[in-house]
Amino acid sequence: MVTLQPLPGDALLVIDMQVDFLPGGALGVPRGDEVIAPVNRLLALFGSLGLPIVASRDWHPANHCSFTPRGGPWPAHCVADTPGAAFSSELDLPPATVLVSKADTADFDAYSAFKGTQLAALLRERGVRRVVVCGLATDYCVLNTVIDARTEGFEVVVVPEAMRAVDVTPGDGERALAQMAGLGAVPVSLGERRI
Ligand code: VGL
Ligand code: ZN
Repeated sequence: MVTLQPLPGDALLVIDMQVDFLPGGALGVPRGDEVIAPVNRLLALFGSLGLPIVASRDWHPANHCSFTPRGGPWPAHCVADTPGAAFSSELDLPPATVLVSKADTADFDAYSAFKGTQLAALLRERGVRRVVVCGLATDYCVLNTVIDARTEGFEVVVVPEAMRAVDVTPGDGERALAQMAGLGAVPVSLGERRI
């Protein structure tokens, strides 16, 4: 795998690094906590280069359609303004981070950070041509964000060591990575760089 080499025109997309998606959370992703350190390395790298950083968050109302009481697939998670919806306190998000909230109305779900948000427009406003994607979960919100990024015409780089899968069915995460590669997303490693 090639090593990440951020360039002008790149932005970092940090997907849903929220308490409820970490082990012990309402919808904890197995080993999700292992991505905090590599995501922090990415934040430091993009911050030091002055490149845009976007953090998405799942931001559901308490009666969201994706929750089991309403026939959805998931237990209640990431309810807006609750501790479970907060970003991990271990995440070093710089003050200039652009925040994107998604799926914040009762009857609309969105795995992709592009769906129902201003993400594509705000990236274009900043001259972004390529997005570097990391976070949770590989087989849901990361996958769907990558699909939409490609559809919107962005080049995409993914950082597998900085993402983890729910793996409802074993292999979902690996299949998601293969699907992303099939769409032209380029996997990279963080390599031995200092940050
Ligand atoms: C997600 C399941 C439900 C995710 C969000 O961020 O991957 N997964 N809502
Ligand atoms: Zn959700």
